Amino acid sequence: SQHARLSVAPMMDWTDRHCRYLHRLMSRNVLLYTEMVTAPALVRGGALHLLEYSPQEHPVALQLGGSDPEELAQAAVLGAKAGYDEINLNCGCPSDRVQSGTFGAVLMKDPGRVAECVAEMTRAVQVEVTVKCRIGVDDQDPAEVLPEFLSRVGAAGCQRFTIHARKAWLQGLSPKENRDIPPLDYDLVQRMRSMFGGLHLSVNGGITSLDQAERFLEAGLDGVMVGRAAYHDPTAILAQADRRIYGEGSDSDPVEVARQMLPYIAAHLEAGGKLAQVTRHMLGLFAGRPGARHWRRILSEGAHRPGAGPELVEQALDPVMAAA
Ligand code: FMN
Repeated sequence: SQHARLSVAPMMDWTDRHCRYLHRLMSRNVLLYTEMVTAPALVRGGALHLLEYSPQEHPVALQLGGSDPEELAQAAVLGAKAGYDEINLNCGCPSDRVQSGTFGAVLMKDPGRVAECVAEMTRAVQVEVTVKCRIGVDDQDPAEVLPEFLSRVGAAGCQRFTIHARKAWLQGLSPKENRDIPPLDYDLVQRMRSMFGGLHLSVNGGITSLDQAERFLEAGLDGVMVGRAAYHDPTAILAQADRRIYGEGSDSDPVEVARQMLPYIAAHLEAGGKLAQVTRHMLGLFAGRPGARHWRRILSEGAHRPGAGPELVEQALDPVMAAA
């Protein structure tokens, strides 16, 4: 779990395998998470293609959604067979679709159920089972429910938690609003750190720089998970992560990373994939740096043109190089 000092959050539609391949080029150590995959999709739907990834992505954690212990255990077995380094249970996602099946953040109201899920999952697989949660939902008192949640789910066999340091309000807010509007309570997460010596606790929510991540680690948190900032500005969060967070290796250069994507893109096209499926995750590589706007424009306008290939990336790099 050394890798869990820094992780890129699970994000639906964003942290797909192409995005993770890119992030891995930027840091050899950062822990990467898949998008959430629901246990019913795997177990009842047989959608095993959802588990595909490149071996270069390790260490990579599979995030599962679900609330049926038996089904989650079966899904965990499929994930372990596919070679994932960790199986994570989503207890933080507030979206409607997810609520309807008793998944995600609504599980904060039912720690007993989560404990059963974790117990079945840890019985079924050797790889580590972890949980991503909120500090509470709706009118719950986080100072009361979060410690109870951690102690019950911890006793069931989960030793590592990532806590999104805000509530989810299940009524009246969209999933997007639920990532911004309920206030962050980092102090409570720090207090959990002091209360639960045996658990590995990562903090998530609103972290936008590597400096900020370092401060949490210095303050005693075991890990920091970054979501949106890592997606929109991967260079800011990941390029110096190996040296600064893991104390090994050198910084990555976004121009080199863009070039290292070329063979990956060529193979993806060869296999019948679309250019934009990969390049859309690369738009933020030069965020806030000279030439960034041209880079974005050339890449986003060109990627859908018939016949466009890896050379589009070279073209888009020109203004970046010229501005450097
Ligand atoms: N959280 C999950 O646990 N599972 C998901 O599948 C998931 N999908 C997300 C999709 C998007 C587009 C975004 C922006 C967030 C998603 N989240 C999901 C929440 C993030 O993992 C993270 O907890 C949240 O964005 C707060 O961290 P941040 O402020 O660093 O972005």
